[in-house]
Amino acid sequence: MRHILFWTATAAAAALVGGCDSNRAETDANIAANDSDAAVQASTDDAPAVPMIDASGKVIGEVRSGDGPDGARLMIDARGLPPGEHGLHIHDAGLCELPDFKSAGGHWNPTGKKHGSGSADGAHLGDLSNVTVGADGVLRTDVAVAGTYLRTAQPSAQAILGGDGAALVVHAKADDYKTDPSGDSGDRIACAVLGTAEAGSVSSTDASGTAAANTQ
Ligand SMILES: [Cu+2]
Repeated sequence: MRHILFWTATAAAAALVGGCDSNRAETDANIAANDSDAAVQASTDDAPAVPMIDASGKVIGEVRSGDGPDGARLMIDARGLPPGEHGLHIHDAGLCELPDFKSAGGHWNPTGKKHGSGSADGAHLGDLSNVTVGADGVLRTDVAVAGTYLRTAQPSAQAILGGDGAALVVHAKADDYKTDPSGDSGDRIACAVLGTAEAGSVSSTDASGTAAANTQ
């Protein structure tokens, strides 16, 4: 109990001093709270973070990923984005080239569907739900992608990192969940190559450290 009280007091003090550290602590606490399943915990802990960049190439956050019981999981922690609702998709190629991220290709669509859950012929497996960026520009979300996996083969599921990898893309506007091929969600404003850290090119510490430095 003594330790819990001490931690709470420390977190409160950090919140008074500056937003970044307290936000980080809150994120970790939230993710830890969601990781009740031991398999998920092990998987996501093993997955290094990869950087998310904006259209100017600035690192604005990170994405962690792993395999859980409900499919692949993608955890975004980013800042400096326009407040409001934005489309979020897994795109087909693991390439985030400036300035428009067109290099990421179309939506990841291994089952040959049309775009959007609102379409009779939808949806792409890469069609994710819209995300909301807060008034402070922070986007923090934890998404389970049903019917998929990243690294650990499962029966009747599709591998996100098969072929030439994949990229997670945030769009300028909300996805209408029906307009083919991209839900009328506008420009691609942020991009993260999923899985590159497997090759050891980016460490978790580097990604979060850079992101934090850029927002201060
Ligand atoms: Cu997209």
